[in-house]
Amino acid sequence: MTTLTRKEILSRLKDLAGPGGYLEDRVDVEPFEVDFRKLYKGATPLVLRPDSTERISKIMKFCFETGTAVVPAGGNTGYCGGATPDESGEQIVLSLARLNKIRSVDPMNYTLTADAGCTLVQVQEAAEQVQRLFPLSLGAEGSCHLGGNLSTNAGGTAVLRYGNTRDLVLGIEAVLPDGRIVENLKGLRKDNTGYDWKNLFIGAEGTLGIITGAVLKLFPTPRSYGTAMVALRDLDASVELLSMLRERSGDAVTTFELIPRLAMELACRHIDGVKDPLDQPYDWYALMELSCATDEVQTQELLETLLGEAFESEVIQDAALANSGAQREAMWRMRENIPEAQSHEGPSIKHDVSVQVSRMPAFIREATTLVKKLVPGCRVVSYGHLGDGNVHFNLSPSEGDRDPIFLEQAKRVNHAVHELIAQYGGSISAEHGIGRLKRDELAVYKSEAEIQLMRAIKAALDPTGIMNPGKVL
Ligand code: FAD
Ligand code: 2HG
Ligand code: ZN
Repeated sequence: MTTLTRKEILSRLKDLAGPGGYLEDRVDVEPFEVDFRKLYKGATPLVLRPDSTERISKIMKFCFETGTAVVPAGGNTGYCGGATPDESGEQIVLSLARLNKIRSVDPMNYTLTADAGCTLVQVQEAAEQVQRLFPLSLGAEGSCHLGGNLSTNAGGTAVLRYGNTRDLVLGIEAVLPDGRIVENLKGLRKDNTGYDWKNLFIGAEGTLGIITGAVLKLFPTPRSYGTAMVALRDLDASVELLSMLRERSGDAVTTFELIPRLAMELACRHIDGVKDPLDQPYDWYALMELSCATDEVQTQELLETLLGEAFESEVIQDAALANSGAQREAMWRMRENIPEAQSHEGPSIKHDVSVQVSRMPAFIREATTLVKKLVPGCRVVSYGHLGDGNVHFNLSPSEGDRDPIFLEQAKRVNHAVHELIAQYGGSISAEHGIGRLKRDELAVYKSEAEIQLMRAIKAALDPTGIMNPGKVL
C-alpha cells in the first residue's frame, strides 16, 4: 500500500495524464458523476483524459501501486450506471474521449482499426469513406464510444444479420489493471493460438481493464435497402413474418423491430416530424429492413412480393413501404426515438430481456398480464429487437400520473419480470449489461459455479480490485 497522501496521488495522476489530460473543476467533473438515466449520482475528485495508450499504461501502473480505484468512461450513454463512480469520492474517472483516432482502414482486408474513444458514428463514417459498412447501429451512436460499445457488447438494430459487437471484433488492445499493455491488432480472421482473451474484455464493463483500441470487421455496403413499416395481424404474426422473410429473402433481413401501438402514438406525440405511415391504427407493427446486393428496383420488387404474400396469408394487415431515402429515414427516426418519446410520459420501469425468438409473443403476453396486476393502470411499451429475441419491456405510469410512488415499485416489478424471464429460459440483460443496476439480480440468476468462475477471472486480472469496483460482480 502507498505512503502517499491523497493530494499527492491526485497530483501525480495529473502529471501522468499530461497537459490538457485532466478535469478537476466542479462544472467539468459533474457530468461524469451522473449516469445517462440519472439513476446514480456519484462523486469523483478527478477525471483523467489521457491521449495515448502509453499514458493510460503509466496511469494504471501508478493506480495499481497506490490502490487507486478507476472507473473507465466512454460516451456515458450506458443504461446500467457502469461508467459512474460511487458515492465515496475516492474513485478516479478515466475518460477515453481524447483517444479518438481512426488508426487505419484496410478495405481489402475488410477491417478498420480505431482508438477506443472514437464515437460509433466516427467509425461508421470512416468505413463509408472506403465504401464499406461497419454495421453496429444504435440510437446513441452519435455519442457512445467504440470502447463503450465493446465493454457493453452492445446490440442495436442490425444484430439479426451481423451479430453483437463481440461478433464484429477481430482483436483489441487493452491496458491491464497493473499497467501492462496487451495487444492483438493483427486483423486476422483465423488465429487459434491459445485462449481468445479479447472476449474477456468485451462485455466486461470496465471491470477487467481498459480497452484502448480494436480491429473491427467491415462488410460490403449493401447496394439497396427494402424498408417497411408493417401492421401485423397480431403478436404471434411477428414471429411468423420474420421466419418467412428470412427464408424467402435469402436471409437478407437486417432489421426486424417490434413496435406496439402505444410506442407509435408516443413517438408521433413527442418527436417532431414523426407521423404514423399507415392510415389507421393497429395493435402491433414491425419495422423491417432487407439489405441487398441487388439494385433498388429488384429489392423493392422482392419486398413487395414477400409482403404481398404475407398479406394474402393474413400474417399482416397493411404495410407502408419506404419509397425514398427520406421515407426510410422517417421510419428509422420513429423507431430510434421511442426511448426519448417514452421519457416524456414520466419515469420508466425498464427491462432489457431476451428469450428464444419463437417464445417472445407468449412472454410478452404473460409479462403484460403480470405487470398490470402488480401496477394497476401502468402502460406497457414493449418494443425492440424481436429479430434477436430481445425486447425492451418498459412500463410507463398511467397517463398524466407523476406520482413518485411509480418508480418506487421498480425493484419489485423488475424482480417479478426477471422471475418470469427465468421460467422462459431467458436473460435479464440482453444488451445493456449489468453495471451497478443489475449487479444483485445477476447473483440471483447465475449459478453459483458461474459466479465463482467470473470471480476467478476477476481475481486473476484485477487482484487488488481497482477496476470499476462495485460493478457487475
Ligand atoms: P459508457 O456508458 O461510457 O460505459 C459503459 C460501460 O463500459 C461502463 O461500465 C464503463 O466503465 C465501460 N467502459 C467504457 N469505455 C471503456 C473502455 N474503453 N474500456 C473499458 N471499459 C469501458 N445499447 C444497446 O446495446 N443497444 C441499443 O440499441 C441501444 N440503444 C440506445 C439508445 C439510446 C438513445 C441510448 C441513450 C442508449 C442506448 N444503448 C443501447 C445503451 C448504450 O448506448 C450502449 O450500452 C453503449 O455501448 C455504451 O457506450 P458508451 O461509450 O456510452 O459507454
Ligand atoms: C433501444 O433499443 C435501446 O432503443 C433503448 O436499447 C431501450 O430505453 C430503452 O429501454
Ligand atoms: Zn435496444
